[in-house]
Amino acid sequence: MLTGGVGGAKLVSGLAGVLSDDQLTVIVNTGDDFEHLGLTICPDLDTVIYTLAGLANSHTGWGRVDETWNFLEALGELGGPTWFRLGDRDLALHHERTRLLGEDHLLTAVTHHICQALGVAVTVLPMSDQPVRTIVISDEGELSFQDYFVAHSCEPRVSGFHFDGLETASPAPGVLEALSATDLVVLCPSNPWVSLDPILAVSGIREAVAAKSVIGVSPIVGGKAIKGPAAKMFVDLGFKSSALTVAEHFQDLLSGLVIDREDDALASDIALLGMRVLVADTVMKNAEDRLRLAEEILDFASG
Ligand code: FO1
Repeated sequence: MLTGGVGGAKLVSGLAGVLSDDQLTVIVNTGDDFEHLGLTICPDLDTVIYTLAGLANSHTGWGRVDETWNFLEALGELGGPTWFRLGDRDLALHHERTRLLGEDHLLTAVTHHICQALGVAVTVLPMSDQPVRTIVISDEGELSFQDYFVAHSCEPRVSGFHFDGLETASPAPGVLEALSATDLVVLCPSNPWVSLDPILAVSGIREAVAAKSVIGVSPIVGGKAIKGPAAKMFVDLGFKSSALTVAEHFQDLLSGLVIDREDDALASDIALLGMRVLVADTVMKNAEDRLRLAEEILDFASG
């Protein structure tokens, strides 16, 4: 599976529930990563790991359950930066990751260590061990991703993206091996522009994905994103916010696309692009929804 944060992580947990641990490898976007307060923060990796560990905060879509905010409050009293909300328990993870990276462990190894510590047995890989950073080109200039997403609340009008660091980034150990060994690649219901494109842009990954049977799940339902700024980005970039645009964006890769029942009317136009279409309930409100959708995707892929 190729995934970003919250929407993708839900489907990851669904597939993890129906496959054995060694049948699934999750390749996660690290374009949202950034350095903050001296710590390396990897939001999408953490959302995937917390979700698989049963520790995700379902209200925010990021961070941990049972969180306290003493550090952030105290930081605010000192006049420090509180715009990016780091909970006390979440902070421990960022601190430990930063400490291990500082001892020259690679992000892949640190991620594996965190997974083991939190009881996550599925293989979770960053897309690359080298930093790749998504830069949003906007009417307020070039903004680093978290500056755009959190500090500017996704308000600036977006005209494009670039991914800093791609020139020197290679796929993390295990990424190309997993892609070569698999029967199926799932593109999770994640933002095409800023969650999946950065993964596919890392040298060799797009080609490895293109050689496989690829099933996507549209993150756009009834013209809207379930969470996050995807729908607004489509419009800013001059596209219609629709599952059809998702199909067109990944047309060269997709063998099939899963769209929501609400978008039934788009099925024939999507099929004309040369891919199969599954119409399903794609909005995952609970654990049963995740498992059901995961099973439907596997059936669709084998059909
Ligand atoms: N998103 C916010 O909108 N506000 C926050 O204060 C915030 C804090 C945060 C802390 C840790 C973490 O792992 C993620 C956090 N996010 C926050 C979410 C995150 O930055 C974005 O959702 C992802 O980058 C998009 O996939």
